[in-house]
Amino acid sequence: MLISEQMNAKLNEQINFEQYSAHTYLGMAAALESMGLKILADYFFKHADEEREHAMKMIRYVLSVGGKVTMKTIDEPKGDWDSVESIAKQSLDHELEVTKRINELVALADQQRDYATRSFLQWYVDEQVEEVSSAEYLLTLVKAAGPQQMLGLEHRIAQMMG
Ligand code: OFO
Repeated sequence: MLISEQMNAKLNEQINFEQYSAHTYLGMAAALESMGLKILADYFFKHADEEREHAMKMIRYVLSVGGKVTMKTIDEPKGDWDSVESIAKQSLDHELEVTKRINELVALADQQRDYATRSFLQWYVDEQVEEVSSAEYLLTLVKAAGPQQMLGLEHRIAQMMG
């Protein structure tokens, strides 16, 4: 195996957290669709798919370096999703938490001189810059729109999604 037992365990934790991210975004998407906001819901459904891809990418990496992939229970998403603003805020908080966890993995790779994992993790470091920035932008748009302008917000999100 090219990585340490400790790194293997930490990568498995992150695989679980990426799955938890997908689980969380699915819940948020469903809550948004129930509010009648189909486009915003699609934005979050798409995000959930991306999170699953992040987990898959990490699973493939662990296998490629001869590690063992273990699947653990995915926690129930927590949060209060009764308004678009609270969903947008929790999405930003979630991405900040993911960023912290990725940075901890990078620090461990550096400490262990595990250059293969360090190089692999760079993709996640860059992805988090993008995801935190998108989540901040979404929260700004939601706050600027206010509860009365959700249809305008849907229009803007549709444009962003191309
Ligand atoms: Fe996996 O990037 Fe968001 O959480």
